Amino acid sequence: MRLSRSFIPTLRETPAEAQIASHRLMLRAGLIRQTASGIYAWLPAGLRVLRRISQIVREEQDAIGAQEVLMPTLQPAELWKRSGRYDAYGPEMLRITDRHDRDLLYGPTNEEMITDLFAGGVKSYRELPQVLYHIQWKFRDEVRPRFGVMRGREFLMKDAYSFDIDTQSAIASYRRMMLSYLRAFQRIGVKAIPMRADTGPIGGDLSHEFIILAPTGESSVFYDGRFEQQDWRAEAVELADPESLQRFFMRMTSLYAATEDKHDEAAWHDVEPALRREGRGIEVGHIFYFGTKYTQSMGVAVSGPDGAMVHPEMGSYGIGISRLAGAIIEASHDEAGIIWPMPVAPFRAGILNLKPGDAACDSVADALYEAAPDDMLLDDRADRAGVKFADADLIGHPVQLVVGPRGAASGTIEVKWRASGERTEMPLDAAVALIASLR
Ligand code: P5A
Repeated sequence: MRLSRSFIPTLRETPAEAQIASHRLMLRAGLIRQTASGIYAWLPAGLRVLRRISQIVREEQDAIGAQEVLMPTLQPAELWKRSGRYDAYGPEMLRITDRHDRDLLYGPTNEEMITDLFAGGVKSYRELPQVLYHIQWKFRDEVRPRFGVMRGREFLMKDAYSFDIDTQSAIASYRRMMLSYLRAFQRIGVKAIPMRADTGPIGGDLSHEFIILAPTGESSVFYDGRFEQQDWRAEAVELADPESLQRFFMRMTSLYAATEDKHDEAAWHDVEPALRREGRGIEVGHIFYFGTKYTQSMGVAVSGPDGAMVHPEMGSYGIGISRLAGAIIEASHDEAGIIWPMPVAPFRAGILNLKPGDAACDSVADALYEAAPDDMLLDDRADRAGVKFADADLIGHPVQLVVGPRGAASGTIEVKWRASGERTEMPLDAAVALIASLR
């Protein structure tokens, strides 16, 4: 993308309404704009981040056999009356009436709708397990929306739902999902720690939150330092084998204990003192096993092995995709701006043409840009060099390729790595090779 023709409206000043770094930086870097309280428009650079996060999550969901669907944002009230949650959900639910006086709602979550869809398509235990997910906007009329996209009213969630014939199989689905989450967060480039959690209005008796470490986080987390080094992608787990899943789960939960309250967790005291870590974090995912809560209340059953009807056991699994964009920034920024992990950066590199109109600068900058035009943001604006350096740091490209008149004359480019601040000079062909290697 060429910055001179892009809609990436960066701001010099710090927006007064933003209380935390990620909110300030998302506004300043031109990623989002608020359109109403807790409701945001995603501008081109922000949307690229949202898409990259979604794609990684999607690939890791598909890898455990989950199937993508797309349910609507609007739901009939009747579904929620069947589960009993229509009244129970309270004022966080945005209720809507259509021209025929039918009650609708903007979905805050999809347990009811997916259970109803499942009932219309699956009749026998032979068709189980089923895991369905979608990536869709949700609405929760939060009393106090704040911190930008971190606690919005409209937000993007990946929500998955599993259906199994019995508890053992449902627990295996839960554990597969846990592995999928650990792998997705690792690929995104953040440290997300699973922590046992309360189930709240979703219900059930087994639940974990995934917490991204960030000093400004709302929750405290006590965890085993070895967690940060764990390579979940290299973990050999036989996805179809409940025992292999159990070994993974036991190792993870007992070896890498994480707790919100170190005073009442025996597991925390089992962690070797030298490995104990305390931090703060942001909840970016939450998974639940709740058995037959919805299949029973909504009267959904399939025929079991002995011919008798059985209520399938369910779990639901959420990742706050739009919240993640904010949480990643919260975990990775400095005074000058965002420091994107490469896999979710809006642009892998920024090319700074310090003197557009200068033949040598234009030719070198264009050659770099042409190496990967979809992944680069070429700053070809007529602005001063200082403005370009500041915007590149603010937007947070992992790599900056600086093309100035002196270097360009001899075909040399200055490369700056955003995270370390390290700078090196290299010839054009080496820089083109570098671009090709950015992953
Ligand atoms: C799990 C999937 C659920 O709704 N039903 C379907 C279950 N869980 S949850 O914990 O309530 O939400 C899942 C994740 O969504 C994000 N989230 C939010 N993000 C931004 N603004 C909000 N107001 C908001 N509320 C929830 C969180 O990341 C949460 O973990």
